[in-house]
Amino acid sequence: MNVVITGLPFSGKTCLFDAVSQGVVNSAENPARADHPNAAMVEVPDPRLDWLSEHYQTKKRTPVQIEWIDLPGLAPGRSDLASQNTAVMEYLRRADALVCVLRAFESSRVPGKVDPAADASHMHGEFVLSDLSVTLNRIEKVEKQVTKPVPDREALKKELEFLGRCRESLEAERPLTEVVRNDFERNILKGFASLTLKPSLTVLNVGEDAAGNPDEVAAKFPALGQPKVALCASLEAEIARLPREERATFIKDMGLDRLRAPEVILSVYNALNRITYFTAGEKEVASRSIVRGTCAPESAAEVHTDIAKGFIRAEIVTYEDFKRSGGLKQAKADGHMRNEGRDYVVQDGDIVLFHFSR
Ligand SMILES: Nc1nc2c(ncn2[C@@H]2O[C@H](COP(=O)(O)OP(=O)(O)O)[C@@H](O)[C@H]2O)c(=O)[nH]1
Ligand SMILES: [Mg+2]
Repeated sequence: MNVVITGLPFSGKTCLFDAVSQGVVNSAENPARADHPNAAMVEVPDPRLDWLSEHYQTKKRTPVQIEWIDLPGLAPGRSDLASQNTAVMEYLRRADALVCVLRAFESSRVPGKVDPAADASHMHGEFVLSDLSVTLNRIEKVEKQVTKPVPDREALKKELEFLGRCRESLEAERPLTEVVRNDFERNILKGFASLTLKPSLTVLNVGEDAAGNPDEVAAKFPALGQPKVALCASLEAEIARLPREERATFIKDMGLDRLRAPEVILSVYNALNRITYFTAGEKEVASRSIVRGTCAPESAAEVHTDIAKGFIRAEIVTYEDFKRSGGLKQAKADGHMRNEGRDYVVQDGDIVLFHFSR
């Protein structure tokens, strides 16, 4: 699973990357290149995992991690950067989620004026063009096929009708999310890697002067993509590079109520439609990431495929009940443990004990 940061040049993508990845990559000396992007595994913050690790005094704490990728900016219209743009677009199409950074800070070092709404529509325009070109290619192919006596002609006709609607929508600069109505249509688009269909988050990058109240800046741009998070990326990148014990003082001194990078990470996680359940014991406490709506056996595969194969049942206690009871034994005594079968849909915050045959 990966998240790709995108935006126009100098919008603050690398600062955001440094902030979410805690500065693990020396991005100042290794600027992101299209043929060599910067990448880092980023932990999805979860205080529940911390509490459970503390409770079990466990040696092994396994968080959910997602790869984040920093690329050069998209520079539409720059013919000298055409091959770089093509390479960047290729990364965007392969991404599981996109984070689009918009500049909302003044800086003498950055050319152009501050206009996040215009930048957002510029980016959206690029995404739309890319999806339109894929759609038109497919229409051309299907139009040829449908004239031949092929067995699946009816399906092809239906596809063509749907692709026509995709084309209309994109030509009106509307995203494909507004076209798709059912699984048949969703399946058609599966191979397209459509950019306007991807889970995405808009990040508004505000200046140091607004670092303490970034949401006030965000409120000025109600039309920007939803969901969105506002933060001062350069400041948060700076804080991320400090030793942990020094951060709190610095955050306070700079007038911030809290860091927003964790909110960026969580918002993307939500956009990916992911939830977290836990497996916990003395040996290991682990966060396990699944797509919302996943049943118990498929969820078990996240731990080991053998557990999924030999699945018998799952014993479940919610994190809240576990914590309130103060541990597994007491949670059992309090009647909070329940048995669930194959059809059980695992919920966010479930602590799960799988029973399986080998
Ligand atoms: N004042 C200010 N400058 C920023 C902020 N974020 C980025 N910058 C500056 O803008 C320039 C471009 O930032 P960078 O993260 O490299 O942008 P990228 O090209 O999108 O990766 C650098 O000089 C940063 O220091 C911000 O929130 N406030
Ligand atoms: Mg950069």
